[in-house]
Amino acid sequence: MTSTGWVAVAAVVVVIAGGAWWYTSSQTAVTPVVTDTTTTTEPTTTDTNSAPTTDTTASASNTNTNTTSGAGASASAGVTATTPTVTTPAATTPAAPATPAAPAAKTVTVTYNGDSFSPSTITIKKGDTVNFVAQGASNMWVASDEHPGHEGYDSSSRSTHCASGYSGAKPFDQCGTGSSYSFTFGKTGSFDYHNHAAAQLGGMIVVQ
Ligand SMILES: [Cu+2]
Repeated sequence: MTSTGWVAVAAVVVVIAGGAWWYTSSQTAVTPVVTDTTTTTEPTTTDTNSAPTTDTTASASNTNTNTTSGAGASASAGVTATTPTVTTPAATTPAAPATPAAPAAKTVTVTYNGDSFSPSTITIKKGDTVNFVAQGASNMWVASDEHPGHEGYDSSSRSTHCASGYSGAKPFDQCGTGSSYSFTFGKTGSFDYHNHAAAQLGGMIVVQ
């Protein structure tokens, strides 16, 4: 073979080697596209742990490179954005179960002006407190019906539950006049009350 022939053979070898190198390089460069595309999709399903396993397997197979390369146009941008995105859902998940707080007992005010109680009828929840307040009036003595025994709320009589030294449950009875009186209703029912100092004036507390 002539020297020209050998040169031609060498040129062919160089071209083939160069083509093989280019092909290998292009395959290597495209590989991250598969990884990035798959990883970007994973955070939506919150499968953080399974994502890396899937990505490793996928990168070994270059068969799908051409199909997915179109979608992964901005490969380098995907790598940077993906890392914090995976971390964020993991931190957010524990905060999701927010336990609603139990409704707190409330206090409702009923005013007494010397002519009437207002509102004359109120509806509350068991455990709520009613605060009776005399505004511009004196001689308010809130007490459970019926006058004059005051036995409507807990069956105990005024002479018993208003006696000094009485050790039973706090009665629904102010047991004397005053400008304010609070009582917490610990059971359900409809309880009429009146002003013992003006027994014709009264109202109703409905406890649900
Ligand atoms: Cu009375």
